[in-house]
Amino acid sequence: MIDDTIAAIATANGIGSIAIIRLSGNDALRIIKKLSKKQNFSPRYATLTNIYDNKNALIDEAIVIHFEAPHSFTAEHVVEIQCHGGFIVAQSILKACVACGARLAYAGEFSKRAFFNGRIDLSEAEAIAQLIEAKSEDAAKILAQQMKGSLKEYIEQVRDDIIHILAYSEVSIDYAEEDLPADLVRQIKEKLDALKASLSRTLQASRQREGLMQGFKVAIVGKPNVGKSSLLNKLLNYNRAIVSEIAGTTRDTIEEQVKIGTHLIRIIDTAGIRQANDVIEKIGIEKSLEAIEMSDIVVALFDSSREIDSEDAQIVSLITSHAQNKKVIYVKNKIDLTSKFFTNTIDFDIEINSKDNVDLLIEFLKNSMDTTNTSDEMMLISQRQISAVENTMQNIEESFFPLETQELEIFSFHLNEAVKEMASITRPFENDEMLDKMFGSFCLGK
Ligand SMILES: Nc1nc2c(ncn2[C@@H]2O[C@H](COP(=O)(O)OP(=O)(O)OP(=O)(O)O)[C@@H](O)[C@H]2O)c(=O)[nH]1
Ligand SMILES: [Mg+2]
Repeated sequence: MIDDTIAAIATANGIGSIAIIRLSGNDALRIIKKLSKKQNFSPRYATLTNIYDNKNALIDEAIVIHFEAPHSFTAEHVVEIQCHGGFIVAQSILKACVACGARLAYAGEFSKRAFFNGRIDLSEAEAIAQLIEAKSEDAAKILAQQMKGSLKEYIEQVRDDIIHILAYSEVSIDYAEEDLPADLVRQIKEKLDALKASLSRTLQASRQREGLMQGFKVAIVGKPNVGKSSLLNKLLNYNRAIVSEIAGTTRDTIEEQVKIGTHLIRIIDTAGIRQANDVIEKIGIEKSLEAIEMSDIVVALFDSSREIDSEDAQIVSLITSHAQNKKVIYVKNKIDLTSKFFTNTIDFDIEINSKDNVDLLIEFLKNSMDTTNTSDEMMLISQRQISAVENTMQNIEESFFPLETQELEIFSFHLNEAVKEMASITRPFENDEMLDKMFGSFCLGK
């Protein structure tokens, strides 16, 4: 148990009706008693009380709740002080807590204590951290489930299955003279294959929904003058980018945040792509291509009021080569003007007038972002978790050959690595766990 008491303002900094100061540690109750001059705080009851600073001056009237150890988020004594919001009151109370012996908490320290005290595992801690920054309602739903332990359950199941197999191997190494029987080898191989397939599905679903978790990035690209900046301005509902009839108006990428349906997305207006001689324009075009590569969805804009030319064909091939595995929305713009753009090589998804109404595109974007969430496959939410699953799969793969040739030490080594990788997602693996499994299921020596 860590024995100092930490304190922090738990609510966002700024003007609001209330703010919450949180204390965690053995001294939490002593500190609030001192600040309030009150002796009784029934656990889990809201108590209205005055709060004083260390010079006895009244700071505020607040509501205090005491969560008695171990029935709190950190499993320590936790006190929450709900005071009036704004910049001053919460800071003054925090200062008073420190004057009474509390220490300012580091970022994430409450969750860290919850982890060390066994209240949450690492996957749940990550879900909490990301829920706070969720970029869409769908992402928030997934994270809320994971905070409740759905990812943990899945990972623990995989870990348990591997430990079980590992136990067979370890027992054979230590106690059996002979090889594993052929039908057992077949069963183990089948089980490992199934585990690998399940992990691979999880990995794929997680990659597909990366945009959902991190917030989708949408790049608007096309030739100069097709109306990209006009479209950005319309989506943002104000004139963010300069719009003019001069081709090459936008020279740099412009990135803004906007809410589309239930998603908070980053939208990037780019410099028109063409054969340029101007150095600055060339750099701008390079950045346009980079924007395609780093976005999840590409809006490819074409000008319906001009005849199709070789530059349009070039744009299509650039997009195809730079936007592999990305959603590309082909949009015909300026449909209020006489149409001169005839082609059967581009299959347009929608037609708009970006100066006037872009509702169709908004609908299309919403659908593209929502449909990425149809599967209820388990989802990994951080690069750390993704690497751990990749390494697990790699080790399972590498265990097949030694299993076949009955080199059980090497087989065990790879499964051990696989378990450690899985365990790094939730909670560290201890050798006892495997011993328990071995002795539990084999009754060795009785
Ligand atoms: N009639 C009509 N004009 C449009 C439409 N969209 C854009 N324009 C006009 O087309 C011209 C170019 O628009 P921009 O939005 O600056 O085009 P852009 O693609 O950002 O151009 P660059 O930044 O040079 O690459 C401006 O004069 C706009 O007013 C549209 O839907 N209809
Ligand atoms: Mg522009």
